[in-house]
Amino acid sequence: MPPSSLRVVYAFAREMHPKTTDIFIEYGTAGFRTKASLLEHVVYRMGLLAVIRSRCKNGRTIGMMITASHNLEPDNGVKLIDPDGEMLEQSWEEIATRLANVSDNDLESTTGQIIKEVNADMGLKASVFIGMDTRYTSPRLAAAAVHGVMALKGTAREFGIVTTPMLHYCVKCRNDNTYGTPTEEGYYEKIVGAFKRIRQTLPVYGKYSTTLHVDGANGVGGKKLNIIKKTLDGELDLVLFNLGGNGGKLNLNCGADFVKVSQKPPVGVEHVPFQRVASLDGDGDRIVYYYLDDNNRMHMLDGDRIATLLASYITELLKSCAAPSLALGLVQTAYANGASTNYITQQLKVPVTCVKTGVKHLHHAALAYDIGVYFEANGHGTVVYSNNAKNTIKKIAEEGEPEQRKAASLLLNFIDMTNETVGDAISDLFLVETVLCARGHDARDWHAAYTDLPCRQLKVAVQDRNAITTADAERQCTAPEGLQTRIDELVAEYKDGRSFVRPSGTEDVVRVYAEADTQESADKLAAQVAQAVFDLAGGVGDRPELPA
Ligand code: 16G
Ligand code: MG
Repeated sequence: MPPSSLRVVYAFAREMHPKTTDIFIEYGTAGFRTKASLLEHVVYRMGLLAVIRSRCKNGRTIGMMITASHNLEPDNGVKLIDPDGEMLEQSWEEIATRLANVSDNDLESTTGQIIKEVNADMGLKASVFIGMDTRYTSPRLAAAAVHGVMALKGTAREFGIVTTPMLHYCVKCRNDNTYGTPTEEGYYEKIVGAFKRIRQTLPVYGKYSTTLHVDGANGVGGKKLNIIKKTLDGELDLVLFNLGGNGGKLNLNCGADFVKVSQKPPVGVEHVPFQRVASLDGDGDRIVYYYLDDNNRMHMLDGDRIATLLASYITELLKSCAAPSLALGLVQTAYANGASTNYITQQLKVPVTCVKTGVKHLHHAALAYDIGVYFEANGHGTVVYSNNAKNTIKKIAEEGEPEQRKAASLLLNFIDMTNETVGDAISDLFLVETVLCARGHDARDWHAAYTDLPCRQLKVAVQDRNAITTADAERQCTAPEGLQTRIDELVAEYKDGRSFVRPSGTEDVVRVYAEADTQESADKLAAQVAQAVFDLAGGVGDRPELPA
């Protein structure tokens, strides 16, 4: 493409998607995310970048997802998906930020510079898959994305409203047709198909009930489960609520993030003791389970619980397959409850890696194992299998002893049910339901594996959150000076105390996490650490208070 044709980049920007704000915006943990009204020019420019990225990857397909996940309705966002269905390579985040922030007048020249810098062959074809969540601002932003793709003569394919993980899946399939068919139907066939095949071999027994209540967060995940529900042939009875009708607002008092952070059940469902409930987030890439006991106390079955459930079951199957040479490992972040880490290392004897918050870090670390299970406590995670693992299991399914063959074919279906590209609420739901069914367990049995340490999360507004820097997978604070020493002093006063702070990647705040042997202690420790952050890192607004 001759440089003169970059003129259209400017023309589209000026005519259709002008930059109307000077607020600096940064490609954060999960792409750009802010008020939807500030995003149109950003999304247009990401359309341009997606085309450049595709050409850098030899014309392989790149994904663009318009979503702000668990944020409330007025926000929106955009993130790019790399050819294997994983998050955009980190070194490109800075390029994305640069392109998003230049003035319209400099857009053409900056685009030209970036093309040069990354050495993109603009003569190649380029392909971009575009998906969006249910926000009313999404279609307009998706149109801006298409214009960005057109401006650089790429081919855009719109998927309409899909979950984030569905788009990751489709991108992966488009670039690697051994993984599946790159359509929503292809996704259902693979994931739901594998679930149904397993269910036909597993009798429902013990305390497992086929009824599952699901909170759709008034977002896209619930809508898709509503489609799937009709095809389940009674293998699983999904009772869906918060599906977006009846004035329900996206992620408002519902959804995985609300449930996990506030430790409260969502609105929209009658609370029956011991009823198993799953909550998805707004774009369907996170899931947490919970139940209430007969004292109305809530028991959370979060990402740590899902990780331990899956890791223990896969370990069992590997034993039955007699494939002990395959190394299974688990990846967590500092948010993982200390009790879960103890349980994994001491009881399950599975190695654990701790990494920084953000799916890309977990995903990457999980790839180092033959079978890597990764989950953030907030319910984002999946399992990844190396080719070596898949081939070994396939071979056992074909050539092993009868019992080994049985376990291996179950495991092969388990793999098919897994969206390996990214954490996926729908896929995770089917994985969890499979394990509970295979064990004849109800939510209480699942919960009984270990006892969580009480914990508390708080946020503190400061002048510049990036004044906080961390090391050791965010478990140590390296600046401002004196803060880590203060945290250490506070933590030392509590039994089983642990606390860390980190700047949020999605909100302009510093996050505080604390856990201890009682809820009172965890609350107090969190509040004290929040005060320390406020005092030492330039807090703004009201100083956080200690609990009464
Ligand atoms: C994003 C991340 C999520 C992380 C969260 C932390 C992805 C796809 N999503 O939602 O993994 O837990 O940010 O948010 O990477 P925070 O930085 O505001 O605490
Ligand atoms: Mg999400």
